[in-house]
Amino acid sequence: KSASSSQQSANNPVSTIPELDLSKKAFKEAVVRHLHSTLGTDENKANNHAWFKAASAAIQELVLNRLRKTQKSHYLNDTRAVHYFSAEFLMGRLLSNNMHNFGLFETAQAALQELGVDLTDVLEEEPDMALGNGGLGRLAACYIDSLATMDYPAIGYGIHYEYGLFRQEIKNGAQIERPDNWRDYGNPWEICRPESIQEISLYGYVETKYGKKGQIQKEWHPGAIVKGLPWDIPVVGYGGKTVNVLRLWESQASGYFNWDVFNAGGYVDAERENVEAETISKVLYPNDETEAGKELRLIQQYFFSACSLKDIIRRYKRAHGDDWSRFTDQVVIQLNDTHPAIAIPELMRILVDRAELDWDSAWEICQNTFAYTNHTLLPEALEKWPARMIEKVLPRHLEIIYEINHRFLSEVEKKWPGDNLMKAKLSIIEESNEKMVRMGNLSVIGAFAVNGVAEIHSRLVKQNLFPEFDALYPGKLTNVTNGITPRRWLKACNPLLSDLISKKIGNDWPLHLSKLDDLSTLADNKTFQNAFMRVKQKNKDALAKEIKQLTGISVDTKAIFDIQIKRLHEYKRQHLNLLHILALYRRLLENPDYEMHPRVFIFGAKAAPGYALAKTIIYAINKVADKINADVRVNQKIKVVFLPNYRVSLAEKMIPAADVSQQISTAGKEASGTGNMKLALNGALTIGTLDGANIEIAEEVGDDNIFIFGNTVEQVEALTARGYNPYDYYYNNKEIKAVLDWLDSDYFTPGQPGELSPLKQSMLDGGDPYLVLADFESYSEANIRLDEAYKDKTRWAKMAILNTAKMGKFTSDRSIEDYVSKIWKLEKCGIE
Ligand code: HBZ
Repeated sequence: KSASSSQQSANNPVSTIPELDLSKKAFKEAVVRHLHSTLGTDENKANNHAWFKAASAAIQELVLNRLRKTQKSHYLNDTRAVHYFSAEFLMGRLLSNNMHNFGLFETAQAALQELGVDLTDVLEEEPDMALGNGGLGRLAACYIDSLATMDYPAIGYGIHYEYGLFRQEIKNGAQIERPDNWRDYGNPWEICRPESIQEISLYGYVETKYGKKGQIQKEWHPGAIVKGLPWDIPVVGYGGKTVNVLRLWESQASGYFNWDVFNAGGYVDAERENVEAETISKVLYPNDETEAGKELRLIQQYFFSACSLKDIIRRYKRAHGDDWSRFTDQVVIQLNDTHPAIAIPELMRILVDRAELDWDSAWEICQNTFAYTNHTLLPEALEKWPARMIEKVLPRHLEIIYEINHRFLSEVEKKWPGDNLMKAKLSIIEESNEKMVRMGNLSVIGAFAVNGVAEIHSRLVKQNLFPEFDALYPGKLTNVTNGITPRRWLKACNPLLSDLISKKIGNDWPLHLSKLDDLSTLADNKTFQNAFMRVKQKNKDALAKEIKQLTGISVDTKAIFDIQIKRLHEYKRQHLNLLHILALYRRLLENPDYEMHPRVFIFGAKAAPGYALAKTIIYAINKVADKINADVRVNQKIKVVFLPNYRVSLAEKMIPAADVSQQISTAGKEASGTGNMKLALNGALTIGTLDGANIEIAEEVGDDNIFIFGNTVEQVEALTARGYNPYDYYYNNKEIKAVLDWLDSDYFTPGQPGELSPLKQSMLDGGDPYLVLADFESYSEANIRLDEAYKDKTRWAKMAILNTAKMGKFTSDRSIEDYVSKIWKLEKCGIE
């Protein structure tokens, strides 16, 4: 760490340029200057990594200039700001993005070319900032991009993990996890801010005392103190005007409690405590749905929430002193899921124990500060912490949670007198064998607004998850449909399509994505269709090269590129896709003349390391791929590719090349999805269920331009209610039976029969909890419709164009405007 810390200061020279010079000449000079003075090398010796460092440092000069101006402007205008609390920010790479946002990409490309360097190679040197698992973390990254772009005062708060999401390798078909050393060679973007270190407490006990007026006072005597060191990552808005920050906390030992031990000769014990403190921000938990209940995870959540709150209060006090009356005018905190929900009792503790406000005033402030986004209905993903664990780690917070609950339950009593079942259901405390604290209930009670992330999801949050809260607090539950930044997910990742679009409709679509609708009038235009599909073809050619390089597999670039990219989870049903591939394989073996356009099925997915069945599904995809790709009887028609280590930078290469987007979750399970939006924006056609944002995508593109299949939420509910039996489908559908039985053989795992049997079992004796078999036939038919459509080149081109044209709604700028008008009530604040 110290190595990268010292590198960091050397690589972040303070800009000496008073005004921005965005010329090629200036950029070239800055790069060479950094090559010499920051990196100690020269144009002849520099490798691509050095060029990457120098180019980043050159851009960072511009970034820091704008950052200073933005911060000054926010300070002088004493702006209200949103504070986006998230345990995850999946930022990906920043160099290309920052160049695009400054409008400098082409300039930089030309400048480097004059220096004999290829920008594409330089960009490949940047490690992804993979400080997140999937959709939730990437959503946070898109939102801070939009906030900066639209000149809203905002700060992202999270954890500076030393190791991001694991790197995935595939060995003999199986996933292996390797550590993600993303900062090994330093990070050119981050700025260490030791002047803003915070200290937070853990463990210990609570003393009850009497205050001057005889009132009861609580004092927490902590058992340990940990330092939080902030690292700021500048977030550059499109157009390079506002630059906000993402502030990530790194844990460090405070040394505070170790002195006695140290002086008594306990050097080793003191050092052990250091290691424990520094463990807090060591690694991102790789589980994207299930909650493990690990103490370290709770400490991570408290650590970053408490450091961030202290930081916010410090900034507020600088302007307003001890007057709390304007706090909620200045501060709104958005909780990205319940991971930072412990901030609610923490703010109460600060207000009641420290600022000595009375409970009711404190609670009013608290309830007007927090808003909460729910991202899932899956019961196993709803966070619950054992009360005993909270008591051990945060004894005062548990008391506060009980007090919040006590007062809340008397509200419930007023609304539903004598209804104890209702109290048990709404209580923050679950009175099970082991008492548990329900973080979802705490969040709904402590926040002034609660939102789901797509229309259907928000409706289900109201109807199924929190119906009583909806009755108790009318209007609190609302919807904000997710969005994606078109800067990264079209402009930067798909330059050919971007140029084509700009030529037709002008170049302000990245800021006003609804303008894409102007392309609709060209959907029938032969010339435009040809141009659009030529771009798609070039992107497919490029991905084919990447596939060859990464896996050795050759694919036919005239085939349909059919892509499923997302975390691996049963509810996302990669195994439904796989069963259909097996069915096609069988059809082709039975009938070599089986009519279908050649198709390449491409997957990217990481499985949580402890999720055995998810890993089996990855293994099965790879084993089936091996067999099919080597089988000359079918490999002109189908190929299967699993690209290892799916991540933001790989997504940027895959998405522009997709013909088909697989969005096939069990209806009611995928809260929204955001990959669905990225793929459609880049002209892929969706084959999907009526789930999450697919429904809203279908509304936008129209039923003719999407392939919808499968049971609806209502049908899923009915089917489960009357007792779903997967064996009905197994015995009544020969194809289903045949492909499931195939998994029991050793056909795909020669000499190792049964390796894939757990997959079959999950869909039969396991009860097929995600209704794969129930949706199989409908899925198979939708695939036939899709194949038909692809045969008609003109029809397909028109459909693809309309998908791009109709994605305006899904810009994260629109999501942010929804948050601002419904929840945050911010005003824009540009820089002079
Ligand atoms: O959030 C996802 C939803 O599954 C997806 O439908 C939605 O589009 C997206 C953005 O709203 N949820 C996640 O990505 N969740 C996590 O990554 C996660 C991470 C840690 C946890 C629990 C969930 O402890």
